[in-house]
Amino acid sequence: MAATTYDAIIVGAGFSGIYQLYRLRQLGLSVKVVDMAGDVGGTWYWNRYPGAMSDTESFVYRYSWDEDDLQTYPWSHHYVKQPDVLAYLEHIVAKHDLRRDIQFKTELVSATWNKNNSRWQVELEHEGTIQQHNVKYLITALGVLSKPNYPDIPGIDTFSGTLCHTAAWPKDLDLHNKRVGIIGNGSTGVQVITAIAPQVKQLLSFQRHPQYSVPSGDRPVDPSYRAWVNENYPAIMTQVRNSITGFGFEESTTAFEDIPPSDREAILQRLWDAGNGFKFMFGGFSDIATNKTANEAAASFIRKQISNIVTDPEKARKLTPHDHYARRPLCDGGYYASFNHPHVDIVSLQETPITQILPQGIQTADGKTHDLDVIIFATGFDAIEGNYNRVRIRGRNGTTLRDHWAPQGPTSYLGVAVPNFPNMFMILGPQGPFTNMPPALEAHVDLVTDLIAHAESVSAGTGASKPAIEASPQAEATWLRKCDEAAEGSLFKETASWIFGQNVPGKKYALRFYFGGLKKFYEEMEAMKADGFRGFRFGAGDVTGEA
Ligand code: NA7
Repeated sequence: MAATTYDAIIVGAGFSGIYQLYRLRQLGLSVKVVDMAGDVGGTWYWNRYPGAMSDTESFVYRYSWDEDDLQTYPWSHHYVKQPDVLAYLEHIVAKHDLRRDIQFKTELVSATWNKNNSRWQVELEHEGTIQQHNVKYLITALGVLSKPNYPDIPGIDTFSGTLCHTAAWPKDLDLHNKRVGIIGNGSTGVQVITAIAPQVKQLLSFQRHPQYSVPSGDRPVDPSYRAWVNENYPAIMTQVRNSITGFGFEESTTAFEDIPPSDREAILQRLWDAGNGFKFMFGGFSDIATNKTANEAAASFIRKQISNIVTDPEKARKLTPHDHYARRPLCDGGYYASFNHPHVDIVSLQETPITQILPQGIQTADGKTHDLDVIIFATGFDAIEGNYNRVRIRGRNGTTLRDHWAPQGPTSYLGVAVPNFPNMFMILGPQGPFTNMPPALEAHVDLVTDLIAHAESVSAGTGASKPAIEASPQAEATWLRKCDEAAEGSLFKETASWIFGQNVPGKKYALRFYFGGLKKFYEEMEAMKADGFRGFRFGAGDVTGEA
């Protein structure tokens, strides 16, 4: 079968892949984007469960590079819901005529580096047909959270009702008047529970760990607020890039201990009233995520709210967390209050774990069978490397990415490149910034575009047509060290969650993000470029040797 040649293949047509296509076209490269989905959207294509929304405020949950669009594109509420995000991405794709380079229902099967011609040999499957391509650059924009995590519960296949994962939501699932069980209460579970509680006949949350969540503060957008945002958009986007979390608010620089004890409660109350999980964690004190005393103050404030909101003391007890407040911060539109409905309850899996799924429902360790019509898995994702591990990506000397990552978990240089995998770039790969996603992925796409532009010019300077670029092992090791330093003292390290890989049995505990913040990430990128793209080797033809 004859292979088609492109300059680049981008895998993934979500936020990252769309912007990467836009940028590589600006370089004049021939590009093809592929995605397993039937249309654009990535995460937002698949996650169509009730209540799905971004918990970043609307004004910064979008691209910063289309200034005209920032001014004119409408958003009705302080948060964008899943259909809004999808409509926004479809709009961007149409506006910039990007669709003609995207092929849907197409899966990356394998990619093999051929050092003889400095090309990736890429195998795709499109509706049962294998397609071969030779490309200079392979860019994986697979998404951080895209491989669903299905826990291995005995009897899972025997359930006679409807069983689904939130990331593969059945189109016409009608929950009205149904007895519904939901396993998992992370960001997703909290959103689903809040959305479906009013419509179902019975709702049981099978909860392993209770969660800290604060109000989102969602409400319709007032025209004067939108006018203020529009007037200030350039400054807002600059502030985002100079912040830690990129959520569009000023993070506090004042430590908990430096605020008089008599003022602390009022600050927490103000944050609670204003809404937003990241703002609650980072907006009032600089050290909630690192100082145990500050963390406990925030945690006990939320515990108090739970006991005020939830009227049934037994439900309140089960919903109240006692560990650190150090998972990805959540916010909601009335999650705890949902449990005041008499038909909504919690099964604490710490007290009565699930023993099996039966045709009629879920059985727990106390011998009880909970009869159900629908079981929803809101059990999250095999984050970061999950999607990479199911594809055969073979770099120099036949090394697979899986092999490279086996000893210590997934690694990279700056979250975008891996030694021994020349001309391959990841958007939001391991050890990328832990922040609001659009600004983080823009940083990565811009970095990858600069690297490719430089590789092209180095190769053009030699008259060769085989640019090659590769991160050095030393650069990867140094970046990993910097990531470790940035996470030093973080209470997130002591709290089990997908961020360190503890949500999937057998997955390696490893640091999967750069915790230094967006501003520092930009500084690292700029310093690397100013220092002649430090840590990367460039050449005409396959690059070996040290940087
Ligand atoms: P999360 O945050 O990983 O949450 C998954 C939930 O599923 C969480 O409550 C888990 O409990 C629970 N879970 C996972 N496996 C099991 C098993 N085997 N039994 C019972 N409960 C289980 O995923 P989300 O989809 O909610 O959110 C992911 C990200 O998407 C989020 O952080 C945002 O960035 C957007 P646990 O707490 O581990 O005990």
